[in-house]
Amino acid sequence: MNLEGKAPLPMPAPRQVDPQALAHEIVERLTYRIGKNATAAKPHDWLHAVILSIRDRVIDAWIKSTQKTYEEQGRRVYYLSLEFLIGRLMRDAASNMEMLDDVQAALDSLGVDLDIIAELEPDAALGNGGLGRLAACFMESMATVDVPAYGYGIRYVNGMFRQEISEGWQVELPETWLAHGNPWEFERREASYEIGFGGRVDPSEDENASLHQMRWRPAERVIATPYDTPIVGWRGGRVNTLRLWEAQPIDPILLDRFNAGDHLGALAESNRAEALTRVLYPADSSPAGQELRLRQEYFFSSASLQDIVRRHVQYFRDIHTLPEKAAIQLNDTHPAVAVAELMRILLDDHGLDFDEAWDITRRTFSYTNHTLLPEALESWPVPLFERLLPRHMQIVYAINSRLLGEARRSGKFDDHAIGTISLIDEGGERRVRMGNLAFAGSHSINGVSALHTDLMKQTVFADLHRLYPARINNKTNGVTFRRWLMQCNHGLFELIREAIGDRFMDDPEALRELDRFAADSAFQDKFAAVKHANKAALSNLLRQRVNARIDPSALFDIQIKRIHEYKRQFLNIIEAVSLYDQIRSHPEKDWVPRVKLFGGKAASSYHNAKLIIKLANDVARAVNHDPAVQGLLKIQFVPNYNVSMAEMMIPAADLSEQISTAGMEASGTGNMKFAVNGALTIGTLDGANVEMRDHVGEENIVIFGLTAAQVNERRAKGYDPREVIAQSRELAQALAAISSGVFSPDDPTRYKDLVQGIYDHDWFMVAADFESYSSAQRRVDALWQEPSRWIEMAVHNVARMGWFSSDRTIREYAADIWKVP
Ligand code: 26Q
Repeated sequence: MNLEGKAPLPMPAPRQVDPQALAHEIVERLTYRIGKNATAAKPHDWLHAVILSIRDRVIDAWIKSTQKTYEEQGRRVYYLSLEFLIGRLMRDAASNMEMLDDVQAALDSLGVDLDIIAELEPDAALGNGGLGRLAACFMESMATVDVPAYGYGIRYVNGMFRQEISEGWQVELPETWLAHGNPWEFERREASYEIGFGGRVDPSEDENASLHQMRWRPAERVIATPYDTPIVGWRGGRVNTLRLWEAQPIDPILLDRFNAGDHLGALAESNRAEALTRVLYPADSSPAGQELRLRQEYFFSSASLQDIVRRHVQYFRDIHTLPEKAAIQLNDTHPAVAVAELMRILLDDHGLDFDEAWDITRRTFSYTNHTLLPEALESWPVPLFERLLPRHMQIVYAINSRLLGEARRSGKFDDHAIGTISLIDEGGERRVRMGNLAFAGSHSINGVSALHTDLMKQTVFADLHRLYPARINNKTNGVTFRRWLMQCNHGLFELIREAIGDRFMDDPEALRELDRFAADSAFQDKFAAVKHANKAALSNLLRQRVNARIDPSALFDIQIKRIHEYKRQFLNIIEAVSLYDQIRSHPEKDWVPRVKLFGGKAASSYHNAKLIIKLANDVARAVNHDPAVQGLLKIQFVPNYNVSMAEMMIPAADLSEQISTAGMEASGTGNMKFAVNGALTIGTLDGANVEMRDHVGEENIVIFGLTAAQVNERRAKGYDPREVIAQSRELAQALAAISSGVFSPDDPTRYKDLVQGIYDHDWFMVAADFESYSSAQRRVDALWQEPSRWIEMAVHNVARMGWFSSDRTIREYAADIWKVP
């Protein structure tokens, strides 16, 4: 497949798309690639055969795209991310190749059920949450809007863990997504690189060597081998490459050791190399500062940079033109060491002088920040960094001295400010600040929502922003409407087409035309029927999976996301406890039947997050077994929330919970997916919720709680949660019930400390926002009791969310940051 640099070759004739020919192709793949006939084939074999048939068409388009990129000689985008949360690919690829209906018909004629085999495709979970899923949406959008792009990442053998719930507690199990092989990927051994670690640095032996040229002699080396997966854009227009690296030993087995009888020792090096890409770190907020993680980051950054530079030099022969031909986007700081790695390549391998190398580096890189949480800002102890990457440590010091020199000369900064700009945190154990390194090495630094970008300028990067005021810019996140509307919500998709035609399929902003139907009662009936069908489907699934009995006519209230204190699942549960209490005290009132669904994983070492999962399950058990609230309130924690589960839950939601402490959620993207699928949002003015309100209109969203500025002010003034709790009987009672063991009779003190945290400091403003949240929930109840009004609001949400397409986001990156046409 590597046609780069070669003359155009004759292409195979375009394949026909008709169901019969396709059925024939599928059977042919089954026979000659899998080695089975239709009678012997198991569902997995059919899945494989179908994927191979789709894949062959994708490959035709892939070759054309590669050829076109080569001929155009333009700038390419490299998206570097430690995470790509792609989920399943079959439906995505078939639908973007516009062959899903044909696949369906072909399989019907073969007596094979598409839905059954589609369920067997593993969900590629090479990511934690929002940041990883954003990278996957971006890959699809870059192919769609015709940006020549490569995604670079790690081919983890074990991606995100599988979550089981055992007696209410989260249990983590390894997920082996590659167990049945992966028909989407191609190993490219010819494009392997050596990656070094440790060792020492000597002056260059070259007598013409420049001042900064050194020779790094690593003590340890491993091989990085790429696996390529084609990513198809909408209507198959462009196919880009997702290139994931695997670590391999240089010597798979040390034969001299083996022959000497040391069988384990002979394999030790091999195991050590393979461990590098074995597992995804399942922490999304408080980074585990482990050496293996830094090794992963460098391994992947070095392999990607070597590949990018190799390709550039092969095509263009001149390293100086790199910034004109390559735009490298860093997805958070996880690949920030790539800045030092490019400097090393330019200085040591290409002999450039420092200024020249630094200029090329800064014009090539740009960096996306996804968090302001201090505990999530990545930094590495200097001794560890130095031991693992001695040459990079020197380069970081050299960059730092230049940076601080520039800052001092500007005359704008006192010593304290200089300290915050430094790449080295000198408070306590010295650490390398990866955010500052990424900032210094980039010409563009972007936030992921308008509010988050403003806060970046005021907080983490305040001084760097004063030094380089033109660098920070905003790119509000988006989601791909192909996966998150057209594929996952077929009913709504067809209803929209019937109402406004096909234009929204290519231009999501055309969804606006639905506004006209919002109050149309015939349309409303159909909209309600679609929502009901999606809820019934989810209800069936949950019956199979967890034996839950859920009435599809109740209000489906859903909070699905990673479990974190700032996301405030606890606030949601406390409100549920309070509602439970009120229903029991006033059974005569006209309560709205509600089903509250929770889903999400907790980082393995995050104690409070795991406790919140247990609490959700404990409260669910008490509520669901209490005949007093039967038919009025039901709570269910859905285990192992992942992309495929999201595709079932989001289309079934009536109410989307986006209730983070204002100022703490950088953007959110689940919020967007729910709104496009016709759920109403209950949310704070945080992240992209602010812009969603601006687009859907404040009358079509339920906003509550403190603003980011108010949160700041309360914290600064010395907020006392006890005062607030004393003023709210409902809150005090709910907290007392949880704390005293009403929901944990087997261990009455289980939630004592969790509740005590609210009394003592309440960092996340749960108490401060409780009354506002609770009355917002009663406003939701009132709206639900006017079904036509509810649906009207929901339709306005669908109609006005077009701007949140990741195609729009990618066009903004392309125009403002990458400068690709
Ligand atoms: C870092 C170092 C060591 C180990 C793990 C990590 C790590 C891994 C993943 C740190 C953070 C993450 C993930 C962060 C994330 O998903 N952030 C979310 O990004 C979304 C896309 O921009 C936003 O919508 C969310 O608001 C933000 O929380």
